[in-house]
Amino acid sequence: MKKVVTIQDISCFGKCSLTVALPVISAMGIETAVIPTAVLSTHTGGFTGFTFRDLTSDIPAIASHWKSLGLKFNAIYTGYLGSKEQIRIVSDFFDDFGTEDNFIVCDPAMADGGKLYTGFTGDFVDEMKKLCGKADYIIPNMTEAAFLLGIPYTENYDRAYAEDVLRKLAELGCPTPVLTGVHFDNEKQGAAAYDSRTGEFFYSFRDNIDKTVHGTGDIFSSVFTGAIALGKSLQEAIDISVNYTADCIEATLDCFDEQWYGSCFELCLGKLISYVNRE
Ligand code: PXL
Repeated sequence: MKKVVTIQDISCFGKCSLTVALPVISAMGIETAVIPTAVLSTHTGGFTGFTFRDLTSDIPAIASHWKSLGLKFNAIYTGYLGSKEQIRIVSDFFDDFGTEDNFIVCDPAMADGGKLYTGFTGDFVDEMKKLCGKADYIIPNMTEAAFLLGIPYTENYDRAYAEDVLRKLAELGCPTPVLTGVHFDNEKQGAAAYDSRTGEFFYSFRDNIDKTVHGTGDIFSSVFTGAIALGKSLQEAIDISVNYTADCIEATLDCFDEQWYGSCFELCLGKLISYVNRE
């Protein structure tokens, strides 16, 4: 059985980060260990007055216990991180648990729609850039890519621009960047990936659904990590990730008024399992 460790916050209500990663990766038939980096009463995307308990100092203690147990993982996957200090500690975790035989996925979950999430600043972006340089795969959206590269954010771009962004992301030190939310027109939306070792680009699209649903970046990255851990190719991994993410958005359209804070991803887990077994 494959084993993934995911390091991100637990937003107790709101369906993102760990409350998505754990069920999604587990449904793919993968053992999923977690390091919660903070406990929030809700996520920060649309709720106010949320609590935030920082668990940064627990991370080295968990890591040293795990080292004493000799634990090994097929993949290390990081999502939303709460502070620069936390990023540095996660970077140490990469040094301790990253090997030749496993891979690291870093989702620089910090921005969307042209803006940084509540609480983040330029210093945080600089630290995240360094962490991305240590990962095998990074999974930014266009907003996060713009912050990482210090380029203007735009939603109007073509294939040549997306490929240029991917090449520049690889120059941060990550050989295989994956861009999410990619669209060259209003018809299709999906993901683009670049393997800098071969120079190949990969694309996957579904019909565009004109709705932003919170937590879908976490869904995409969780599925992607699981798919690569299961030995899927880069093309297969983005196909499965795009399809499941689009299914989740579609399933949320019917219940959006009540579920404005997150997707109805639970309703689509059966489909995810069928994609994993088919492709
Ligand atoms: O989905 C990313 C995410 C994770 N964790 C927290 C968040 C967000 C996005 O807003 O607020 C706490």
